[in-house]
Amino acid sequence: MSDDGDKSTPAPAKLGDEQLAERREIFRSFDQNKDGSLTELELASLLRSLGLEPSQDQLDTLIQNADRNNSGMIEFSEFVALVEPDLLLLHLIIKEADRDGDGCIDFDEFVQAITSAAYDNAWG
Ligand SMILES: [Ca+2]
Ligand SMILES: [Ca+2]
Repeated sequence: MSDDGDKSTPAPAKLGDEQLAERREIFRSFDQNKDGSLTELELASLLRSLGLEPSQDQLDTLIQNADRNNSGMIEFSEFVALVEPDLLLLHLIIKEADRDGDGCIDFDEFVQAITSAAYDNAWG
């Protein structure tokens, strides 16, 4: 029996320290009151930085989908799941959904895309 001979097995898609640090930095930069969670307002400013203009209803929907512990806010772990596997994914989703290339997408489509992507990665 050897416990240390199996390094050729690729690690499952898991965040490295660097990627986690990157997300923590993004999270912190939008966590304006530094309480460790993103409120609707803070999440809205994050989304606006991505060129989205969510309505109140749309924000509610997104938070309900992402808020797995029903705290009404997005904690870091929820944020990580939401932006899994990378913020780049957000841009890819936006590009993919942005059929006419004007940089705007339907926010409901965005919510569906991002939540299904998050669920694929988190629960797949
Ligand atoms: Ca906050
Ligand atoms: Ca929460």
